[in-house]
Amino acid sequence: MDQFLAPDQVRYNLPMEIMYTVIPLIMIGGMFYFTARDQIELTKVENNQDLTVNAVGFRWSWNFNYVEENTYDIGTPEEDPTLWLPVDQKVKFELTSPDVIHSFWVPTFLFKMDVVPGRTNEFEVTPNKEGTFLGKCAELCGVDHARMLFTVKVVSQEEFDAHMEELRAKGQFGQLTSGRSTEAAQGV
Ligand SMILES: [Cu+2]
Repeated sequence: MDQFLAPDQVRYNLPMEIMYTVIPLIMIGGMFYFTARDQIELTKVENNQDLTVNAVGFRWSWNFNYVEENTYDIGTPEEDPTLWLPVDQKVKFELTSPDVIHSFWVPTFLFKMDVVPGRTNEFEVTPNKEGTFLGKCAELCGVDHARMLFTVKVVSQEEFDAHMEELRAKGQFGQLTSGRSTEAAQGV
């Protein structure tokens, strides 16, 4: 009996082997090229910003330090903070965390970046449209993760300046590096 219930055993089909080696290489190479090209562009930090915002993600809310403005605004899980930005001004974000990993996400920016304790992650963005947008933490960080929401208000330069003045008038001078609103501000 030399009959087997198996298909013909074929091997060494060189054209086929070349095809299934070369085609995936082209596909992966193509995806790598476009990803690397866009990622380099999107995460480029030029340090010629008009405004620096140190966004501190903490358990469980956000604090926004307006570095050049010498003021800050902090939220609590009960009361979401609002991040104010002047329209058409380049903002550099410096993301820091005093506790666990969070992630800064404003869906309208089409961008998010992790907020990692012990390091400063940076990115730059120029909001070009006035309006009110939503932001949130995109990294499951603990029991009140879902309450780490914030609002982004992109306004005119005059409104922005007036709001900064308002924060300082409330006595919010300097910067807070932790999430504790009781922390003494490290004034300049
Ligand atoms: Cu978080």
